[in-house]
Amino acid sequence: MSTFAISPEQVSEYDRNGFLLFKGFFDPAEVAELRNAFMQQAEHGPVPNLSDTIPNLSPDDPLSRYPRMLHPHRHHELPVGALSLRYLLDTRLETILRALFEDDPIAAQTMFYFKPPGARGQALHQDNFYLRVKPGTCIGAWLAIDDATPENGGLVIVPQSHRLEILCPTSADITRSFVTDQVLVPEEFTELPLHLNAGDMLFFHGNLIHGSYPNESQTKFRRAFICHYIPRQSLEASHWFDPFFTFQGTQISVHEAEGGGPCGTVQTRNEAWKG
Ligand SMILES: O=C(O)CCC(=O)C(=O)O
Repeated sequence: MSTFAISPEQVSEYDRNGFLLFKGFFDPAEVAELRNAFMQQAEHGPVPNLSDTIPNLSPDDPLSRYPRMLHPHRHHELPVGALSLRYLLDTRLETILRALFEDDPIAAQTMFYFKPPGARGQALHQDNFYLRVKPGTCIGAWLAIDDATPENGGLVIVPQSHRLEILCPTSADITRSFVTDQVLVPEEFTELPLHLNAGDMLFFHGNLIHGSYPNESQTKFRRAFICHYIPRQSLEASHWFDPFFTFQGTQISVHEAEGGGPCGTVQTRNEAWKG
């Protein structure tokens, strides 16, 4: 198991840019464990109550076979359940998050994205639009399960955009995005497409604009295991993430914020998309 510490310089870098990258955060055996478990879980197609199935999708759309999975850590009855909870509450994450929040981190959610060849991406957005954490914001921990580059729809971030307020989303181009809302990048900011290797972990601020474009590869999946966290002192957050977990595994609740929900809405407005 690799170990990671975080320096004051790295905390300053995160505060300045809104993200912090750790190369090789999880080792190849750990990444393979997650990859294999989720591929096995999806072996027979979407799993009821776990897969975020998009209504009325054409069977030709790669996402009809491989929609993302939401909150796998809540599914004790499934093989991915205990595994996801273990990685969500991994002490290596706790160390980094405590330094970035300057507070005890609380776990809010897990997600697994398969993003097979040809799949649409997730239009640019800010996570705290969905998590509604107040005061402060959430932090995303995005683990590359495959090498993730612009070719296979790797993550795109907008450095320093965490200094912005939460912006009002507009309609996304659903021929390129499976979610229906997007945030427009203000002109003084520039998108940065990332080149990550399997095992790399990106921590990013809940106001940082980020997302991804379609997977243009003919053969490569772009899988990711994604966790979100909130600071212990949060007074409210979207109830969609309740129950939250301490790193000791205790379930806790946070006062319910109005609105919010899964990161990026896929239901209903995707019905126009015929793949
Ligand atoms: O992996 C992606 O394509 C987008 C993920 C994302 O938006 C997130 O982790 O909040």
